[in-house]
Order: sequence, then C-alpha cells, then structure tokens
Amino acid sequence: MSIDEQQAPPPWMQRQDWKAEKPWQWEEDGYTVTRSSAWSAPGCHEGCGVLLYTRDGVLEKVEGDPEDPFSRGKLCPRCLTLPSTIYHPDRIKYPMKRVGARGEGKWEQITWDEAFDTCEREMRKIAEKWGPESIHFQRGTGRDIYWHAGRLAWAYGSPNEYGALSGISCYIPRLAAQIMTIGGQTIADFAQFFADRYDNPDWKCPETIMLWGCNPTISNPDFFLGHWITDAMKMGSKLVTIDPRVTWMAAKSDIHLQLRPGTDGALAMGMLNYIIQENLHDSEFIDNWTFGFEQLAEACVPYTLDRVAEITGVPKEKIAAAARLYAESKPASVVWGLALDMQKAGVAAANAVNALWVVTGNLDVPGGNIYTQFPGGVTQNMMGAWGHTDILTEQQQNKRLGIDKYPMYRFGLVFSSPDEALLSAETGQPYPMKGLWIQTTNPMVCMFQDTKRWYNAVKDLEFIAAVDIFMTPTIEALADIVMPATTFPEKKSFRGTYYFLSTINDPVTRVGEVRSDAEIDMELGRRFNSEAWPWENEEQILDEILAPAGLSYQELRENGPVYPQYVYKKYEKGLLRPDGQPGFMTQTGRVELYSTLFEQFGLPPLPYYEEPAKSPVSTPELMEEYPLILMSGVRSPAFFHSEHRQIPYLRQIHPDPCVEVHPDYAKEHGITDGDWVWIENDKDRIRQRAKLNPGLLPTCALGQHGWWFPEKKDAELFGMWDVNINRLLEACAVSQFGFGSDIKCTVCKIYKVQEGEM
Ligand SMILES: Nc1nc2c(c(=O)[nH]1)N[C@H]1C(S)=C(S)[C@@H](COP(=O)(O)OP(=O)(O)OC[C@H]3O[C@@H](n4cnc5c(=O)[nH]c(N)nc54)[C@H](O)[C@@H]3O)O[C@H]1N2
Ligand SMILES: Nc1nc2c(c(=O)[nH]1)N[C@H]1C(S)=C(S)[C@@H](COP(=O)(O)OP(=O)(O)OC[C@H]3O[C@@H](n4cnc5c(=O)[nH]c(N)nc54)[C@H](O)[C@@H]3O)O[C@H]1N2
Ligand SMILES: [Mo]
Repeated sequence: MSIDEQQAPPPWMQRQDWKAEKPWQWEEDGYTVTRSSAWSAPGCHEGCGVLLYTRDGVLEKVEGDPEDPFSRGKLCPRCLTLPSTIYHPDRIKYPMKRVGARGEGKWEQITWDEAFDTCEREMRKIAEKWGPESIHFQRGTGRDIYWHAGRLAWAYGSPNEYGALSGISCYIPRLAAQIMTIGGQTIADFAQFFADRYDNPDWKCPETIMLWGCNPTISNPDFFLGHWITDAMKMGSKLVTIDPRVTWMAAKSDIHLQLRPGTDGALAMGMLNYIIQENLHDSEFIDNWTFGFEQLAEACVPYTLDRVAEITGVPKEKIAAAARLYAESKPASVVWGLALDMQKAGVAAANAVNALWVVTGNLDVPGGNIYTQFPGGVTQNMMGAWGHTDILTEQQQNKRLGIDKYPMYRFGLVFSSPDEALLSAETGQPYPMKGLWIQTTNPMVCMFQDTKRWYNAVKDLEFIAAVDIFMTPTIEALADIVMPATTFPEKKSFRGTYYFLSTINDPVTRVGEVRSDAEIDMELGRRFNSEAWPWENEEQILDEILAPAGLSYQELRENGPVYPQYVYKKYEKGLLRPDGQPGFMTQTGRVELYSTLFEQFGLPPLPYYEEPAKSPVSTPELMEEYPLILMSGVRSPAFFHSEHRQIPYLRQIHPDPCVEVHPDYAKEHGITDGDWVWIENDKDRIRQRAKLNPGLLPTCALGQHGWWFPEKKDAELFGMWDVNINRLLEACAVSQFGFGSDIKCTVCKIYKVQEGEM
C-alpha cells in the first residue's frame, strides 16, 4: 500500500459522484414539492424516496421520487395514502392523561408542560424508591428514534432499553451469527450501494438468487426492496425459494423447496453437506480465508439428503438440485428473512445459511452477499450513541437485564433481553419492574409473545407513558400519559441506511400540537441529565449525528441522497479491520466457520439443527390434538404491523384478520372460505377468518399478526384480544444464545366458530 493510499479516507467516507437533478424543494403547478425519505411514522423502516406535494401547508398527494436510486419512483399503498393517515380524525393531536381506570378509555387533554412535569415527577419518584433501572424503555422496530430513545433511557439512569419481541427475533439472530463468524453483516448485492445502480461497471447480476424465509416483494425487509429481485429476474437471474407456501416469488422460481416450518437449519446443513461431498465448494477461498472448514464439514456429515428430506419434507432430488444450482452459479446470492430468526435455534440456522455463501466463495463479491457499511461513519455514530457509556454509570450498566445470563448481550448489544425483562416483572428478581416508557411500539398487539402473560406482568405498574401517533390497544390498556408524535412529513430528521444518507424534509405540514420524537426525548431527557442533552433543537441533534460525514443537516438536504464509495472484496484490501490488515474482523482474522468467540462464550461454535419445541417430532402427542403447524405474521402491503387499520383504502384490502388453511383441511373440517374460525392450541384460542390457500403445505396454517379494530371504540382494547395470534405463542422460551423464539413454528387446530359464539 502506498503512503497516499494509506492516508486516503476509507471508501465509506468518500462520496460517489452523483447528485439529483432536482433541488430538495421546488414549486410546480401551484404545489410546493419537497423531496423526502419515508421513514418512521407511519410505519415503514425502508426510507423510499418520496415527493411530497403540499399547498398552503396541507399535504395533498405523495409520489415516488424517480430520481431516488434506492426506490426509483416506486411506492407502496401506505405512502400513497399518507394524507389519509396524517389528517385522520383519530390522530392524537394533544398530550393526554388518563382519567378513568387503565383500559377504560377515558382521557383528558393536557398541556405539554403538564405531560412533561408528570413524567418527570412520576419517574423521579420511581427512581428514588426503586432505582431508575426499574423503568423499562420499550421501542418498536427500526424507526428514527434509535439515537435518542437509548439516550433518554440512559439519561434517566436505566440500562433497560429494548424492543419486547421474545428472543429479539427480528434480525438479531441473523446478525449474531454473522458478527461471530464473518465479523460483520452482509446483504444480497443488487447494486444498491451504487447511485447508478445496475449501470455500475463493477456490479454483476447474480446468476441465481436463493430466497430463504422471506417474502420481499411484499415486505421489503432490512433495507431491501423486493423490486430489485424482479429487476434481476428480467436480467436473467434464476430463483430458488425456500418457503412453506407458494408465494408470488415461489411461483416464479426455478425451484421451490416447500419445507416444514422451523426446519431451515437442517435444510441448510444438508445443502452444505451435499456441496462439500460433491466438491462444489470454493477450495481456494476456503484455504486462503477461512478457519474451521474441516469441523464444519464434519458437523454436516449426518445431514445426508435422505435424513434432511425426512426432517424437512422436501424431496431429496429437489434439495440436491437447489444446492447444485446455487453452488454452480457464479455469482449467486441469498436473500434471507425473518423466518430464520423466528425459530428457537434461529442463530444456528442463520449460521448454517451464512456458511453457504462462505464455502461457495460468494462473500463480498459482486452479485453475492456483500458487507454493509456505515455511510460516512454516521449510522455507526447513530448506533454508537446507544452505547454512550459516559451517560450511565458502570454500576447502572451492569444492571442491564440479560447480560449475566447471555454472553452475547455483552458483545456489542446494548439492549436488554425482553425475556429476562418479563421474568423480572413477574418475579421482582434481580429487581422489580415499576414503570414503562413506550415509544414507537404497540407491544400488546405486536411485540409481546404470550400477550396475556405480559399483560398480567405489566398492567399494574406504577407509571406508564407512551408516545405514538394514534391511540392503540397498548396505550388504552396500560398508559397513564400519552404524547402525540409527528409523522415523517411533519418533522425534520435524517435517514441513514447502509447505502446512502438523506434527510427527512422539513416539516411540510403539522396537525395539532404534535412534536417529533427527538424533541420529546430531548425535553424529558434534559430534565434528568442536562449534560447528556446539550443541544437546543432538533437540527442541532441532527448536525451532531451527521458530523462524522462532515455534513450538516442543511448541507445534506441540499446534496442528498449522498452515496459513499463502495468497494468489493474488502478483506483483500485491509478494509474490514481497524488495523488495516487483509482479512476479517474475527479473532483469527479469517472467516470463522468454527467460531472461536462462540466457543469462548460457552456457546455452540458450529451451526446445528434443533427441532422446534412443539413439532411432529418433539411433541407427537400434542400434534394429535393440534395437527397443524402454525406460522404467523405474514406481511401485507396494506399494513405495517399493527398500523393502518384505520385507513379506509388500506382496510378495504383486508377488512378482517385472516388465517390461511389448505382447502383439504378446510373440507375435512367443514370450513369454507371467509368463515370465522377458532385457532386454538395448548396455550389459548383466538379467531380469525379462514382464507383457503391451495399453495400452502396441507399440514400448515398461517395466521396474521398485528390486528385490532380502531373503529370498535367501545370494545375492550379495540377488540384486540379476540384476534391476537400472539396469545398462542410462548415467551421466555429462547435458545441458549438468548436470541430466537418459535414464533413462526408452533402448533394449532382450526375449527369453525359456531353461531352464537361471536
Ligand atoms: N406473531 C407475530 N408477531 C410479530 C411478528 C410476526 O411475524 N409474527 N413480527 C414481529 C416483528 S419482526 C416486529 S419488528 C414487531 C413490530 O412491533 P412494533 O414495532 O411494536 O409494531 P407496530 O405495529 O409497527 O407498532 C408501532 C407503533 O408505533 C407507532 N409509530 C410508528 N411510527 C412512529 C414514530 O415515528 N414515532 C412514534 N412515537 N410512534 C410511531 C405506530 O402508530 C404503532 O402504534 O412485531 C413482531 N410481532
Ligand atoms: N408491508 C409490510 N412490510 C413489512 C412489515 C409489515 O408489517 N408490513 N414488517 C417489516 C418487518 S419489522 C420485518 S422484520 C420484515 C419481515 O419480512 P420478511 O423477512 O420478508 O419475513 P415475512 O414477511 O415474515 O415472510 C416470511 C416468509 O417466510 C415464510 N415462512 C414462515 N415460516 C417459515 C419457516 O419456518 N421457514 C421458511 N423458510 N419460511 C417460512 C412465510 O410463508 C413467508 O412467506 O418485514 C418488514 N416489512
Ligand atoms: Mo421486524
């Protein structure tokens, strides 16, 4: 390396030569048009480029921004109906305090001063009596509050900040497997790191794409747009889909492996074994760059095609054909998803899938699975702020729930274990839970598994405050104070993905007295620890977050989206390690197919397969009573989790919650399409409407999550209890890693709701 090269800033600090032709705001046909990023309320965590059309401060329409390299003008119905969300009569427009009993639905408008004063007073009271650790700060899936939600908790003195999903079974199991083996996180390469996208000369279109446990045309998960796959299909990519259902993508696939839910670990081990036995692996990459290949190969030996076919229910010829197609395609990529996280052995299953792209030499090559990066160091700064240890004393940090039990919680993560949090609320050990701060989450409907158990544990807490854009069953059930948050067109903020930095511009409209989450957290945070919040307004916070990229909020607004440089095969160029040496960010400097860190933590260093806790193999007696394997949580373009049920156009797409069942099962049980049916298992029983799906494995059912009925204002918690599928799931049944839970692979039976039972 020359001295010049050594001194050059790393690629993620240098910008790509690209700029949108249009400015961030302009006038057109009587409208003010503002370029923005769709992130945070309502819903989504993607950040598609949008054009907001306002007149006299009213948002009239939203269009996709054709210049945005990420979404290229495409938008889903949730953004297209944005004005209906923003100006919805049910929006919370003012702070409110509860005046009846919890759950009674009686609220009274108060001033912001009273809201903050009450929060401060009640939270101080709890801190004095029980210690600040006894208030937990719960937040939802990725929205723009990461930076300040943690900071608020820490300024208050509590180490307990988390999303309450059992086993943090959304992305964290996959992340854990990757951090421990390849020292970073990867994503399938669809040229999304380049502003010129598919025209970029360095990029290659994958010959084969394997879709594993995800449904990206609907869900666009993890900074990924499903459209990119259809783009690649048009360029000739072949598809393999691994899903118990025939999805749109599965129908278009060259091979569809319709496996029994929760058996992904066995399938991946079987594919690895076949690839290694058939000598389809990339020996050169393995010899030069990996550690522990022999041990991995040996661990896979028991996973013969016959055995894996028996476990998964997929014919062995199909498994072999898929493994061969993937291994022989150069390059090939895997787009993986939530189904891998939502099994108890999710870390181990993800570890096996991750090993597939390592042993086939598809790691960090164009068109393979490539490393993510933090643009301009900003996202890192944003995430790093979670761990600003100067705010919290070491003594308080050590009280974080889960860190004694699960070593991985000490390794980079600053969340608490949601399962340990529930146990502490129930047992008072190691200390009691006394209050909750709920922001950007609707846990009674989404995050809590075993909803009744969680509800009983938290319903009598001393003080609960919530920040949201709508009233929710969670707020009705639990909150004492509720504060109204802005939607994204009502605030200024920024969007940092792996690929680009862009701004959320500006406030273009605003209803009532809503405030941005940043403003709310700053105001309250300052009252507990003014030194931790030295900024005076949102924009100063944004400038602080963006500082590592050498940009202010206003500069980014003028120039965004800003794409940093992207370089492939970073391990050859010393770009993965802080010491600048070639290799990977692991203890051995190699990809650790056998993870030395897992081993040091006393955790399994190799991938393995474990049956779901309730399954035809683990609990055959239970299956006699409950013969179906129940998956839950299918995504719909109409809704983001529990949101959007009050938006008429979106609700029309799905008026009621539906459970998919196979027509054979339905016929046998006298169920016809659209019937209300009970979904019952050993834990509980709820009802949804049957939707017959011949594309589902006949032994499976798939129920929807996130349901409540905002229009049922007089029903208990908006009719949520009746239809909440999470009542059928277990909490505190996670793996030895502390991550992963059988959310998409439990059991049930389904039968008709009789007249008079509704
Ligand atoms: N059975 C089952 N359960 C599941 C899943 C499943 O697949 N199956 N999926 C799980 C997964 S992966 C996840 S990530 C969780 C999601 O769980 P949550 O994140 O709790 O789900 P949401 O319904 O999106 O709740 C977000 C709440 O915050 C509000 N909100 C949205 N944006 C903002 C904002 O910017 N500011 C504020 N203050 N409020 C905002 C919304 O109005 C809504 O009430 O659900 C999980 N639950
Ligand atoms: N419109 C919309 N988009 C969303 C969300 C939303 O609520 N609405 N939520 C967002 C969030 S937080 C997340 S985490 C992502 C999740 O998005 P994805 O990662 O795409 O996951 P899912 O949509 O849950 O799709 C899971 C697929 O896995 C299949 N499946 C179920 N069980 C198994 C199994 O055991 N093995 C395998 N191989 N497949 C299985 C299901 O049939 C389904 O097709 O979506 C995000 N995008
Ligand atoms: Mo998620």
